[in-house]
This record gives sequence, C-alpha cells and structure tokens, in this order.
Amino acid sequence: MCGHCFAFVIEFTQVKASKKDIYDSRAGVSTAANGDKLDESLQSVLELALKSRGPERTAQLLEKLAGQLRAAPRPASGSTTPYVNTIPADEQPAYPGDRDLERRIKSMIRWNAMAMVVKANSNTNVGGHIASFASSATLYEVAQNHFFRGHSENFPGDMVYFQGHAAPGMYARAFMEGRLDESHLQNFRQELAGGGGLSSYPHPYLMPDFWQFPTVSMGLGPIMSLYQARFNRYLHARGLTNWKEEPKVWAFLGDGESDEPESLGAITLGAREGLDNLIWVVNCNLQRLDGPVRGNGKIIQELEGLFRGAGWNVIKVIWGTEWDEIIKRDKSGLLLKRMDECVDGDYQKYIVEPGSYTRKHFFGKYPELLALVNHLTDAQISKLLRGGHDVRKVYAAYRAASEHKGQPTVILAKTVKGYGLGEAGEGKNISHQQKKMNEKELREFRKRFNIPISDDIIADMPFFRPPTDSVETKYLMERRQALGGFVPVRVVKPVTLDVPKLDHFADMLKAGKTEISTTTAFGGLLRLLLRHKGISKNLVPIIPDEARTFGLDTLFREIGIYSSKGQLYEPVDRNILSFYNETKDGQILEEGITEAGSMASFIASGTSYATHGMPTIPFYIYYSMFGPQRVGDLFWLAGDIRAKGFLLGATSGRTSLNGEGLQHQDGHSLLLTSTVPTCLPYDPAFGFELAVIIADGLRRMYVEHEEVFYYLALYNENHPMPAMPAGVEDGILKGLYKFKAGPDDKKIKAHIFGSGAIMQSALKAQEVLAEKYGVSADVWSATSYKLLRSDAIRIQRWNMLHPTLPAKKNHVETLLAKEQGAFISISDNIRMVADQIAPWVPGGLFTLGTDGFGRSDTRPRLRRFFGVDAETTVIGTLYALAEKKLVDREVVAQAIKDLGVDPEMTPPQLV
Ligand SMILES: Cc1ncc(C[n+]2csc(CCOP(=O)(O)OP(=O)(O)O)c2C)c(N)n1
Ligand SMILES: [Mg+2]
Repeated sequence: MCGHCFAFVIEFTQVKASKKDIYDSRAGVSTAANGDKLDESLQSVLELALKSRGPERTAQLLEKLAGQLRAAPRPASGSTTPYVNTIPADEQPAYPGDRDLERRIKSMIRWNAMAMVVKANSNTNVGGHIASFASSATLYEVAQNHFFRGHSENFPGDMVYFQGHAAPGMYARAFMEGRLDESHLQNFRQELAGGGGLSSYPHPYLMPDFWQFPTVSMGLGPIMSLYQARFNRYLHARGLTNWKEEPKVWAFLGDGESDEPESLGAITLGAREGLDNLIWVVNCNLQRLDGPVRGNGKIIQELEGLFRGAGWNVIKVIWGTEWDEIIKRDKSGLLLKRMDECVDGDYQKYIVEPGSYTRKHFFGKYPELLALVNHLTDAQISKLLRGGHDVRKVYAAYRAASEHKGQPTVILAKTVKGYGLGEAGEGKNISHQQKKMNEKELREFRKRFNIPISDDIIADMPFFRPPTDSVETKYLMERRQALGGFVPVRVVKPVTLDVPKLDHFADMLKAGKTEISTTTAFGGLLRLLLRHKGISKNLVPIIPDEARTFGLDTLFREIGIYSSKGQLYEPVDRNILSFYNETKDGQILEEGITEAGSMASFIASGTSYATHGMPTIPFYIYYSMFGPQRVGDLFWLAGDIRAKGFLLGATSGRTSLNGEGLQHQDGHSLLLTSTVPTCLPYDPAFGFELAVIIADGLRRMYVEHEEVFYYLALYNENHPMPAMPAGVEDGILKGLYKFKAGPDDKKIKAHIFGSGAIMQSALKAQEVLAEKYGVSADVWSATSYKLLRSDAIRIQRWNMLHPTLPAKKNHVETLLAKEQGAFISISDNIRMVADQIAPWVPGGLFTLGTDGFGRSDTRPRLRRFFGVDAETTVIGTLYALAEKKLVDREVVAQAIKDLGVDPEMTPPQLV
C-alpha cells in the first residue's frame, strides 16, 4: 500500500496501523493476526466512509485511491506480489534432512558432473554443459532426498521431466548411487565408444532403462508434463490404474525455456483440470545461452503474473535464509522497493562483482539500507544466497507444492547460472557454453565444495565416489530406499494384449457396397476395435476438434468425451444421437484446437506401457497438414520416447482435399514422417489395406512389443472399395504389391505404382492405356515408400561392407526383377515420396506428384494442374515408355491431343 492510501486509512479511522503492518502485508510476511487487523481496519474505514460521506463520495475516493495504488512505484497488483519469497520465514517447516551430509553429497555430485564434462572435452569436442546443473543442483538434490518417489509394485513412480542441459548432474548422482560406473562417466557423450557411453541429454531411445522423458528440445518437456498429468487422471478415471497413491508429475525447466510457445501455451489446461498432481520448477538463473533472459525486467515477476493469471499456485523462492533477518530489520519498506526496482541485469551484475559492489550499488542506492548490512563484510555480502540454493527454502516450496490442492503449482526459484564456478563462469554471459576449466579453476572449485581430492591428481579430474559404507553413501541410499527407488528409471514390464486378428475386420476385406473414403473406412474399423473385448478399453481416440469433419461424431455418445468435471450443462444437441457427451469416464480425448497438446496426449498414451505398465493404444486423428509440418518436433520426440500407436493424417492429399486451398492441402506428411526412424508411414488406397496394416501394427506393438508407431494417410474422397486379392498381406505390409495386372494380350508392358486416393487415377489410366494405346499396365499399390527404402538401405549397406560375398537383393529389386517395360509412380504427394525407391527400380522410376503450393478448386481441375489425373497418368506412362524406345514419341504427342491436355498450361511454381 502506498503512502496516500495509508493517509486515507488514518483520516477515516484513527486506527494507528504501524508502518510495519503495511510493510509486512506487502512482503507477504505478515502474521495471520496482523492480516486480520488490517482487513478489519479497511472494512471499518469503508463503513465509516459510507456513513460520513455517502456512497457517491466514497466511490470517488476509492477510485482516486485505486489510481494512486496503480501509480505507486511497484505496487502489489493483482497479478504479482512483491519480490520476496512467497512462503514467509515463520511459516517455513523445519528441514527434515541432515543438511551437512546432504551438502557434502551434493558437492561430490557437483564435482563429478563438472569433471564429466571437462574430461570429455579435454580430448574431444563433444561438448556438454556445466552451468545449468551448477545452478540447479539444490533444486534436484532436495527433491532426490525428500520428494521424488521411485517406481514400485503398485506405484508407477513420480514422473520427472529433468531439464535437458542438467543431464550431467543426473548421471553424477546415478554414479554416486552405484547405478553407473566410471567408464560410463568417462564416455559421457561418447555413446559409440567401447562399453557404451552416456547420451548428451535425456533420450529414452538411447538409454531405455534410465531416461523416461526427452526434454532437451526446449518447450516440449513442459507441455508434455501438462498432458501427462492430465492423462494420469484420465487413466485413473477410466479405471485403468492400480496405483496405491497418485504419482506426481514434476517438470524442471529453464527460465529462458519459458519463451517457447509450447512452454506456456497450454498452462491454462493445468488450472482448468485442477492438476494438483503437477509441479513445475522453473530454474530462474536469469540467463539463457547468449545473455540475460530479461535484462531489463524481471523474469520471475513476469512468470508469476502469467501463471497466477492462468490459475496456478505460484511459489516464489527468491532469497536465502540470510536475507530473512535483513528483510525483517528493514522497517522503512525501502529494501523491498530496492528489490522491486532492480532489474535482472542488475542482479546478474551483483553475482559477477565483489560484495563491495553490491553494498554500494544495491544497498547504497538508499543510504538507510546500508545500515542493514553494516555487520556484514563484503565477502559475506557476496555470499548472501539466492533462494534456489538454500535447501530450507526449496524444501518449504516443494512441501507446500506437494500438499497444495486444486491447482498445479509452479515454483519460481532464483538461482545463479554456473553457481560455484567462480571465475570460470559464474553468472557470466558465457556461462552456458563453459565446458573447460584450467587447473587453478579446478582447485578453486575443489576448495569451495570441499572435495577430498589431492593436489597431485587434481589435474586429472578424477571422479570421486565415497565408499559404499561411508556415511554419505549410506545416507544417500537410505533416502532413495525410503522414497521407493531410484529416479530416473524407465521400467518396462511387457504386457501382451489380446489383439484382434485380421478376420475381426472381415467386412472390410470384402468388396464394399457403396463408395466410401478411407477416412470413413477407418471410422468403421475403429468401431470394430471398440467392440473387440481384448483391447476396447485400451483404445484412446484423440481428436483436436475435427470429429465431425471425419464422421466420428457418433462416437461422442457411444464412448463419451473425457471430462474431469463430467457435464455441468445440458448440451444444446441433447436430443440427437451424436450429442456432445462429456463424461467423467469418457474415452475420447477431445483436445480442442491444439495439435501440440494432442501430440502430447498421443505421447502420454503411447508410452503408458512404460510409465504405467498399462498399454493404451492411441488413435490420434487430425487434419494431416497440421501434423509434422506444424508440430514435427513432437513427432521426432515420439520416436525418441519410444511411443506406440497410430497417427491418422486425415484429409490428406494435395488434390483430394480440394476446396481448402494452400494452407490445408497436404502433399508431404508422408515424406516428413519418413524422416522419423521409428515411424512406419503408410499411404493405403483401400479399406482392406487399412485393416491389414492396423491389425499387423497391433500385433507388432502390443504382442511383439516393438517400440514403433504408425502414420497413416487418410483421404476424404469416396470411391469403390474392392475385395482384398488373395495373398497380398505381406506386400501391403512391406510397402508394394501388384494389385491389378494389365491384360495379357498386349505386347507393351508398363507398371503404375499408385497410392491413396490417387490409386483411382492409376486404375482409370490402366483401362485407357489398354483400350487406346495397346499398353498393358500392371497397377501396383505402393503402401509405403519409406519402408521399401529402409529395406533397400539396409541391404545396400550390407552389400557395401561385404563386397566379396554374393550381393543380396532388396525387396523392390526382388519384386520387380522379372518385370518388363517402364515404371511410373503417381500419388497425391510431392514426388520425393515415391522417388525414395527410384534407385532400385529396374530402368528407373518416372514419378508424377503434387509438388508446389495447393489451391482451391475442384478435384478434376486440381489433378490436371498438378498432373495426377488419369489422363496425365496415361501420358506419363507413354512418355516413360517412349524414353525407353518402347513406343514412338508421336504416340505420346497424339495422346496429349486425344486426352485434351494443354501442354502449355501454367505449371505449379517451383523454384
Ligand atoms: C528448441 C530449442 N531451441 C534452442 C535450443 C538450444 N539451447 C539449449 S540450452 C539453451 C539456453 C537455455 O536457457 P534456460 O532455459 O534459461 O536454461 P538454463 O541453462 O539457463 O538453466 C538454448 C538456447 C534447444 N535446446 N532447443
Ligand atoms: Mg536460465
């Protein structure tokens, strides 16, 4: 409260509230009694004002006061509180651990983490980071000693998202715990070294028994943790957990990382869903890679405002214990003013400069403040801790967060980047990149943290681990035992599901009675799966606000939309069959318009076999253009985290989705998904192919326990669905099979590889080629160019490395060895999708595709424009044959005329 407000209080009440009351209430250190007194005072002021001045005049005065409050130097507004700890010193619980012992253990971990990075960089250039963990060691160690609960029989373990760049600290702890040995640490970032090494960052793909969650692509850890916490609730609501108590989800992130839209873009979900199982710890060391996060502002205040506005419980941990006394002794309110007015750039400077600088520039700004630190030497001033380095403050925050009900909590912990590195990089702008230390700096580090390493060997930076019967090791192990086991750890106990065999989809293997799209065929398949006893409960349909587009809205009623609140209103469409049906145990995750959030849900569900020991099967169906193009990094992460499940890119194809135009028409998801090593991309043309792929996918992922996931392109164009020819299953799965042979009575032979909806162009072209041009074209269905290419690459590598042994043939070569004539491919995708196999097609592959920006028009016009209609397919086939001198060029020219294709039409722009 500002001085004017205070005067107002005096004027009306003569209540002599002391300055201390006012200060205390701003600082959040008031006792409950003081707070009550103030509340009562204000209440009686109001009553008096109303009585003596009347409502109108009172309102005017209040208005004036509110204006003064807003104009005050740093008022405690609705969104932020003063720049002090949220938990007052006198409300802090006693620290339950042995602080001295814990400090010794932490110091050893600090040393090993530093040595690991410095060693790795003494003879390689593999990189690494010291400064991030140096700033967050206390944040992790308090949690390791008192909060993180390990995995056990009926408890999945707390789920912890470690800040990627702090990974050396996690390895150093695992070393102390005896989970890693020196050779692992020696091979930090040298995973291909003999005996194996440690991955640079948290990568479950590379260290599947250790890391659970990849976090190093900034922003992805935070958003995944949100959806993981929500998914845990979903799983529980559906009766699919057997935990004895609910796990907590902890996410540690950097303050710089908070600038990623993914970090903050979904935080309202946490409040909406009341996710009190979620705790975020933002390591506010005020720096990112290049420099300060908010040199001219205060990141902690900015984040506080944001999170409070979003409905989170915010706990600020700014000052260490030594500050409590100083803050308490300031009766003027000036210290608080000074803390508020300094920007982060100033606070960074106070770390780098000696204590005398802080005395002069921080306290000295208001001479009254100097008295508060008269009793301290400059050295003592420079050692005044920030809250994030004080175990008592951190413990208080964690405990409050763990016990908080109804909201997620964010802890904003102020720390020093490169804490303890001294001259080598404490609080400097270069700190993030620091990975080398000279002998003098090593000695200083050793001294500061009291590491028992002698002078003669310090230059070798030996790792230090106390003996197993030492008090340190015993304490550390006892703490982890009490908390149920080590963290992080990734435990997979394979659970085999009773998945449906292909005959479960018998109807889809027969010829369809009506023309439908593959999207509609998928809808039918999903309903069949929902009726399968073995897996129906494991299915997790995920939809980002597109169920109606894909004809899946009847599922709303059938299986319900998950909502932790149920349905508090009567839906407007209650009287129709597919009404919007939200239920507490609903099966559908209707995410709204967030592809990043939906992918995070896909990942949470696709990894539940590991996180919960309960395999769930996500089917995430979305507008294909907003898949890897929009959130490609999460696709990549799905591979790293070993997610399983099915991604369905509906409304696929640059010309099949016609009216929507440039931003919607996707012709490259099949290429982008091909880049993810554990993703199997498929481009099915018919319902039966879909059934074969999904049935086999279920077997591979949930019976064979392969840690892979599927991407299927789905189209919205209706066309006939033929019966499955005999013996094609293997070909469908491998990526190519002959669907319909051309007539036998023609001499000239060609082969058209079709996929997806554009298979229809291939089939029509087959007829025209036979009828008009005497060409027998076999039509093949190319279901997955990526899988064919992967097979070819594997064989090519083997052949290269075994040059004297008989060469092996890949699937494409084997399949096409005896085929004559020209080969062409056609799809609703850019040519590179099919070109993936071109090197192994006998005599080369002539590819047609939809390169260029899409636009709105009818399908026929778009297909003519891009050159993927039946007519262009005929021309392309004849041209490929002419190139091989199997038909005359005149025939091609004639076909262009016959088929009414304008050779001079403007082509799609390519630069
Ligand atoms: C998406 C993404 N962009 C950039 C980077 C490169 N990068 C790694 S760490 C870092 C700075 C991190 O700063 P902060 O989040 O504050 O963490 P700190 O190390 O300070 O704790 C940057 C830019 C990255 N890992 N991911
Ligand atoms: Mg930072």
